[in-house]
Amino acid sequence: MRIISITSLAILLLFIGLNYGCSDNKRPAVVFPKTDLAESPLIPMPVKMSSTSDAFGLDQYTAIKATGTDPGFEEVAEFLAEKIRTKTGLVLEVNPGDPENIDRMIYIQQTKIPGARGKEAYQIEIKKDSIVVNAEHPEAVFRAVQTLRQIIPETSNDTLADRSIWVIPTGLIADEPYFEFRGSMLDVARHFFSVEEVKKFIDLLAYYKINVLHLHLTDDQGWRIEIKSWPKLATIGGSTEVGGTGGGFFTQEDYMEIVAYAAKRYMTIIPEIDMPGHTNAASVAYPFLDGTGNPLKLYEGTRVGFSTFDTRRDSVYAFIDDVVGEIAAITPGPYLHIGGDESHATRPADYVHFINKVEKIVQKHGKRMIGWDEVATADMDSSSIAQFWASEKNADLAVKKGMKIIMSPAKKAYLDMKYDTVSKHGLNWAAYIPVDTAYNWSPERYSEGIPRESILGVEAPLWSETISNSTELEYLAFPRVIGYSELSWTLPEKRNWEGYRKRLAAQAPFLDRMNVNFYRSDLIDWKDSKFTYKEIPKD
Ligand code: TNX
Repeated sequence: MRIISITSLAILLLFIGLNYGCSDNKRPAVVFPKTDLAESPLIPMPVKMSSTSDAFGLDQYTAIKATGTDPGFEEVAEFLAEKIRTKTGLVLEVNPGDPENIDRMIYIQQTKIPGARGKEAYQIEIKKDSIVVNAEHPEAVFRAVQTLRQIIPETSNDTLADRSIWVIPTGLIADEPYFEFRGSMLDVARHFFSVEEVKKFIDLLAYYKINVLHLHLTDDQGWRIEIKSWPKLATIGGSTEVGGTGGGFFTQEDYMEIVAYAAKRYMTIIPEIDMPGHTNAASVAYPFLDGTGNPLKLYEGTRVGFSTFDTRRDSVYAFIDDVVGEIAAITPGPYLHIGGDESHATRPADYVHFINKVEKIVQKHGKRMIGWDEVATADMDSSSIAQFWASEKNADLAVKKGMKIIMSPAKKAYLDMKYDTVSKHGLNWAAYIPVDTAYNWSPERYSEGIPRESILGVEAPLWSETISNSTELEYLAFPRVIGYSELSWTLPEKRNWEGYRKRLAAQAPFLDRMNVNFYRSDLIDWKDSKFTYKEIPKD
């Protein structure tokens, strides 16, 4: 009896010591419930995550401190503060002058990560009274901030103290991407989407660490980017869209606004001018471009493969030089996409002649050319990139030419494919792609002819024949695009459907809060109640 009571006294003293002795502020310390970091429903799953089974309390007495020579570190810290404010209502100071009222700190610091393979490697150490984010580059800190946003629970614990506290589990995360190129594409040509709609898509993609948005800017049904030296492309070529519901185009200022918005989220915009096919809208605006000889009129249907530029006319290349030059000048990213798909109205020899010449024009303007897989049939430079969508034969050719490949197999990665026969939007020419099929494949093992070393990354294209606004876009893109983020970021051995399925279910509160019209596939047990960490039972 006596021994037991001495032991309990010792435990009590230790408890008081731990809770009050170490705290040098005026507020009584809080006893946090112990939670498990490994339970965090993170997408994409990080390389390493280990739990120390304790907790950090995020509350109004928390601040953020950013250090680093690059101003990007402080900018990303401000971004984090803003996202914490919209999620929790907490207004955290960044680099507080007076630490008087601060109990706990989130440090964002510039540190070299040993063994990092690229610019996006980061580490996060979460302890009881601090969170330390280490990274060498601001873009890595930006990815780390997405991890933190996902770790902060949707709801606070209001029973621990006189204020709301968001309980964050302690532990260590060490992370970097498997593929450097993690993308999606939006077709703004078949139906036009506004700058605001594109920005919302960018925000959602960035939350899942996607770092590329490819904009399909031109097609038979519409030309969507102002070209100052050829103004009728936008004013005439941009006046229609599928279904006869109007059209529209981005001014160069609009486009630059999108580029800048994406850049703040460390996302590269890839502009695509699709040619020599898919060019009806351009040829209606400037008929000398046309190589079919057929009567020209604006087109609002969904057929493909009927238009072509005149590939043997010098003035066509002078025109392309102007267009590529203007777009390259307002595109800071390294890539320019020239389409090159489904040129059924171009003779094969003319096609090769055309792609060879256009590749040189793109290079002259300082960009790396990307084309759909058909471009591999031309004499491509090994610095050019083939986007695999349909033909393994073309992909094979591209690999043999030393080109890098972007993996967008239509049967697995096309966001415009219907989920099933009752899908409200979408097409089904390649496949039906339910949420599990979209996730259950490996880009690096898809085709024997496309080895891991040749793969630059993964891109999920969203063609817009059947969608015309954010609500419809979100129905097709979400949740499938979240799975593509994991296929491109997470190590192959860390991906598995059962684990992913549970983590995906926990995205519902975020998607709801962001007002995303995601498809509630019944393969997923969507969590309608807000996600909170379960307490680890005391033993
Ligand atoms: C094929 S994929 C196309 C597009 C269509 C899409 C519809 C590719 C390079 N070309 O023109 O919009 O199918 O799924």
